[in-house]
Amino acid sequence: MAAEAIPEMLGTVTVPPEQVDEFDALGHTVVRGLASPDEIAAFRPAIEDAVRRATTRARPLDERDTYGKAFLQVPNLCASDPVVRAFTFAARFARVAAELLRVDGVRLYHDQALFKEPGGGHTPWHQDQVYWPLDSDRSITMWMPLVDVPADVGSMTFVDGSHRHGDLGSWVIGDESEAGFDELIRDRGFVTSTHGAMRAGDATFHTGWTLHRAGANETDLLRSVMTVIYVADGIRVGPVDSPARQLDQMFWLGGAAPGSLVDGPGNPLLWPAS
Ligand SMILES: O=C(O)CCC(=O)C(=O)O
Repeated sequence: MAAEAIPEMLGTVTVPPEQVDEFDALGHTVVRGLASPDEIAAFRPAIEDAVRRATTRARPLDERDTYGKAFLQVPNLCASDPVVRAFTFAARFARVAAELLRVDGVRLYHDQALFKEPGGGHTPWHQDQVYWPLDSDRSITMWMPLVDVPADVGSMTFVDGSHRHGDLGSWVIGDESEAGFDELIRDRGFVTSTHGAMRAGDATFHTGWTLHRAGANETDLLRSVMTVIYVADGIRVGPVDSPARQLDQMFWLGGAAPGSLVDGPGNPLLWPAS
């Protein structure tokens, strides 16, 4: 791919202080228009091609389990294509992540595409950080649709303030996490909220401990979403105390031992941009 085909991401987006306070309290927020329609049009083909290449052997939906039905999940797309790399490494996105976490800098943890197919199932309740061996709660996901997502497909539903409770159940994503967290939300009287329909280029942000789910896709639309996960600069590898965390330690932390700084070649500093 010629270098000139890589879209330039000029300009910054600043989050108002009230929104940072709200993010702190709720553990999630939405930033509308974080990428422009032209930028999305420039990035989307490369991201969709990379997902297509990685999922040619995906089994039919009715042969998959609940997790498999929720989405086509393709991680580390930035390694496969310089255009996708420009999206994942965009300073504009990383700066918003740093502002929301109230930290000076953020590093890449990893990126992943999450494409919910037509007829795709719900994404069960879960907390991302159950998978992430990090010694800090300063982790955050940007979730950006590449197509307009109507209300009947919907974006994620979050449990307000759930990040303040840390690990609420250690369930990995599946039927057990959906049922267990449904009960927990009822028992504790937790409040849920969603940012509803989204335009391509809008983005939600949620922390690693924010409890969340997404509904099924009963439409003909492919809900193509790209995510980037950031961690605060200066955090360390935490306990590697489950098979899921062992995998993440290997894939996203270069095998670094608990207690080591998260600063390896797979975790470049994305903000401040160099
Ligand atoms: O896209 C989805 O359905 C769920 C996404 C999610 O759980 C996440 O980005 O943490």
